[in-house]
Amino acid sequence: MKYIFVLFFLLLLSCKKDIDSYQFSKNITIYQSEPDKKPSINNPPENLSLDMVYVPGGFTRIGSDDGVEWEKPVFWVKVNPFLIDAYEVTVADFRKFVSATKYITEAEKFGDGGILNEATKQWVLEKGANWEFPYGKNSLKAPDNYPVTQVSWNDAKAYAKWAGKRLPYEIEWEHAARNGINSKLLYPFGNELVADGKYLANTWNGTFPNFDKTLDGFHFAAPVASFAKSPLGIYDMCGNVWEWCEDWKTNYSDLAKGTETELIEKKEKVQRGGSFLCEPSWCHGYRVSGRSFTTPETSLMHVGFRCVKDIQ
Ligand SMILES: [Ca+2]
Ligand SMILES: [Ca+2]
Repeated sequence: MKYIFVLFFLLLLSCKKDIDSYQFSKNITIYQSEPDKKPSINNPPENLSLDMVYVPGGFTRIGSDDGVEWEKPVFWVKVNPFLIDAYEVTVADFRKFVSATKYITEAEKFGDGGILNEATKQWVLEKGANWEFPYGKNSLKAPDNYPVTQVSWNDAKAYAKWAGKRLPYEIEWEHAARNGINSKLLYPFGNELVADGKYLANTWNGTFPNFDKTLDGFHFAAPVASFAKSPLGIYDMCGNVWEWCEDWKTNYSDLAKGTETELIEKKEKVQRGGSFLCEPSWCHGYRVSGRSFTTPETSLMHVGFRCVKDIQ
């Protein structure tokens, strides 16, 4: 009887170990409780191209205790080192992809894309809005050094594949925004949006959608890298345009537990980083823990992306 009890106890222990953490992706382990944080070995690769940044591996708390409902509960992850684009993918980058592949975006197929109509303050489907003319066919063509927008998640995925990269999982995105060191700051660069009178990100300065004081210098999108880079060397993670991530929308409680993927409602994809339309009284999405969700075929004037690459 005693032996049966010991066996049962050992079985319980082994079960507990199994469910305490799981491999979410090749690069990510998710924990249900605070793990034993053994230091990671981090060796940046040599000959790193200037347009990608090395994100060191390590342990990070994902989410926010003070954030909105969909940023809770906070959970621990371990992320292996990876590379991330220093810049949001630009109009020029996207043009190279289109020229090489003759790719037609979903907004071009549908004949329209979502824009905020400034006169009515309503979101509308604008005819002819696409990656070259993000505000519609009667508006200005997007300059080459602007982040590409009016691209759906499916378009972003196709670009990433062509570029030999992939979209980041949101855990990787947040780990990079926390500078790979589990920074607890609100933004990659600190807790304040303004330092020495200088704005550090492109957001909405005023009351959305009524008026924007444009204190940061840009009413809508800004050329990439118009603002200071993060301590890791990444531009515009916070603000400018939202960035598509690989993941379907999940509740963090399900994600932390490793709830079977077939139970996830595959409706919306995750976006990170906030945009030039974010204003804290209604959307403080440009915090490192901020999340937004949109269906994968949707194209909008304030949503773009950046890619990541695994280290071989
Ligand atoms: Ca702005
Ligand atoms: Ca951004």
